[in-house]
Amino acid sequence: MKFLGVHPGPLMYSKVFLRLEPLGLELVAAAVMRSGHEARLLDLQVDDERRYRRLLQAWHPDVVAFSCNYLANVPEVIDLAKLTKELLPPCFVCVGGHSASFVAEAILADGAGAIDCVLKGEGESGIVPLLEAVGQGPGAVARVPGLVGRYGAGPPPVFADSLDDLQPARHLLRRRRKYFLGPLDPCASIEFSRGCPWDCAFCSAWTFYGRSYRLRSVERIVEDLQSIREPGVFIVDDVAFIQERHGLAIADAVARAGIEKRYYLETRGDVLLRNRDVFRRWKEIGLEYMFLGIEALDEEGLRLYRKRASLSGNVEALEFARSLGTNVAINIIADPDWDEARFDTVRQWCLEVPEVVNISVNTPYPGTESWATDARRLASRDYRLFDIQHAVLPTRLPTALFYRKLVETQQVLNRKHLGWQALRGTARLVGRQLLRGQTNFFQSLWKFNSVYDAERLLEDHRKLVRYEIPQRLVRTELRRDDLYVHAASVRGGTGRAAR
Ligand code: B12
Ligand code: SF4
Repeated sequence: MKFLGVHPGPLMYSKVFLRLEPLGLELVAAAVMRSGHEARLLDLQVDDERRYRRLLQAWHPDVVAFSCNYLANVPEVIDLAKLTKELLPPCFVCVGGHSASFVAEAILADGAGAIDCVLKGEGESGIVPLLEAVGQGPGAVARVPGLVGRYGAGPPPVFADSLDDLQPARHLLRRRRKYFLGPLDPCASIEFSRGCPWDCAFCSAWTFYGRSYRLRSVERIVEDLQSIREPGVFIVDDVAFIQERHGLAIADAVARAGIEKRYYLETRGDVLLRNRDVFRRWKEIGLEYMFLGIEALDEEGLRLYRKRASLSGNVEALEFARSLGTNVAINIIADPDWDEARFDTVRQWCLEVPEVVNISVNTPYPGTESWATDARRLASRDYRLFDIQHAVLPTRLPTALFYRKLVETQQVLNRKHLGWQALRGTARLVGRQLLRGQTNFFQSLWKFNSVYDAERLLEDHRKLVRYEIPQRLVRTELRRDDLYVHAASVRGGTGRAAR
C-alpha cells in the first residue's frame, strides 16, 4: 500500500522562533515501512500546497494521513482532507495526532465524508492494523483500536509495544535544512522519554498518555543521535530528565560515543533542582538552551494551574539555571482576566530578568481539566484561535486593549533577545551559518513585529468561522477518566511508569 503522511502548515510560534521536524509522523511512517508498505512524508511547514496536489496526482497514494497535534490546525486539516477526496476520490483519508484524539468525532463530522477516520492515540500501534483493515473493507476498518470512523468506532487505542522498536524515518523529509530552533540552525528532534507523571490543569500531555511515563533505552537513544546529521538537537520530552539515573546514563554513553551536538530541552524547576548533577553533566556535553515552565509569578497562579511547584522553588531553579551558564527561556501564562496594572508588573519583571520570557495566553483545551471548568465561559470556539496566542476566554480589558498590552509585554523579548541585540552576541555564529546557506535563524531575528501584531490578533477574531469546536463538547462536570486518550490504568511496553 502507498502511504502519504502530511503535516499541516506553521502556526504563529513556528513563524518566528522555531520550526521543527514532525517527529510523531516520522515514527508513524517508520511503522508503516517496517510492515512492508511504501511511505512518503510531506511537511507543509516547509513545503506548499502545490506540491501536495502534484504528489496526489502523480503518486496516487492509497492512504493519506494527516498529523493534527495542534488544535489550531484543525480547519486546515479538514480543508486538506476535502481537497484530497476531490482530487483522488478512492484515497482513504485518516487524521491522527494529539489534538485530533480529543476532538475525533467533531473532526469527522466537519469532514462531511472527506475524512474516513480519526485514529486516536499513539500512531505506531494503530497505523499498521489500519492499513491492513483498509485492504479488507469497512467492517475491518471499524474494528481498529483507537479508530473513530465513518463506519463505526473500534476499541480504545493501545500503547506502542516499546519506545525502542522504531527509529524515526527522518530521511523521508527532503527539506531538513529548514528545521531550526533559534541559533540551533539546523536542528533535529529526538525523544528520550514519553509522557508526564504530573497533572497540571491547563495541560493535555498527561491525559493523552494516561499519566504514564516511559523511557527509551540508552542504546537506542545513542544510535538515534548517531544517525542525526544536524548539529542542533531538540529533546522533545515534556519534562526532560525526570529520572536522574537515565539522564546520567545517556550523558555517559553520548560522551563515550564521541557525539558532539548542541542541545535544547524543556523541564520543570523542581526537576532541575532535584537532579542538578544531570543538568551539570549535560551542560558539559552540549546543553545550551533550556525552557522552564514557570507559568506564574505568584503562588495563587501556581495553585490555579496546579503546577505543584512553589514560587521560591522556581526562583531557586532560575538561579541554578543561570549558574550553569545555559541560555534560559521561561513561559508565563497571561490570564484573560489581567488588567493593565498586572501586565505592567509582568512587563517590568521581563525587563529585569536576563532570561527570554515567553508570554502565552491561558487557553482551555479539550482534554484538559481547565476545559471542564472554563469552557462554558468561552468567547470563541474557533479552532484557529486555540494557539495560546489568542484570547478565547472573555478578557477583563476590552479585547483590543488586552492584545495591545499583551504584545507590548511580549515586545520585551523582541527588544532584548532578537534583532540587532541578538546579532551582536551571535555575529560569528550567524556568519558561519550564512556561509553554509543556513538562513533560518538570521531571518527569524527580524520577523517578530510582522507576526506579533495586536491589530492582526484582533482581526483574527473577525474572520469567518467555518469550523468550530461543537457546543456539545462543552461539559460542566469534571470526570477525570473521560479526559484520557490512553486509559490511565494501562502502561506501555517499556513500562517503568512513574506516577
Ligand atoms: C515538542 C512540542 C512542541 C514543539 C513542536 C514539535 C513539532 N514539530 O511538532 C514546539 C516547541 C515547536 C511546540 C510548539 C507549540 N506547542 Co507544542 N508540544 C510539544 C510536545 C512537548 C511534544 C510533541 C512531540 O514531539 N512528541 C513526541 C512525538 C513522537 O509525539 P507526537 O508528535 O505527539 O506523535 C505521536 C502521536 O501524537 C501520534 N501522531 C502524531 N501524528 C500522527 C499522525 C497520524 C496519522 C497518526 C495515526 C498518529 C499521529 O503518533 C505519534 C507517535 O506516537 C507536546 C506535548 C506532548 N507530549 O504531546 C506539546 C503540545 C503538542 N504543544 C502544545 C502547544 C499548545 C504548542 C504551541 C501552540 C504553544 C506555543 N508556545 O505557542 C506551539 C505551536 C507549535 C506550532 N506547530 O507552531 C500543546 C497542544 C495543545 C493543543 N491541543 O493544540 C501540547 C499538547 C502541550 C500541552 N501543554 O498541552 N510544541
Ligand atoms: S505542564 Fe508540564 S509538568 Fe505539567 S502536566 Fe504538562 S507536561 Fe507535565
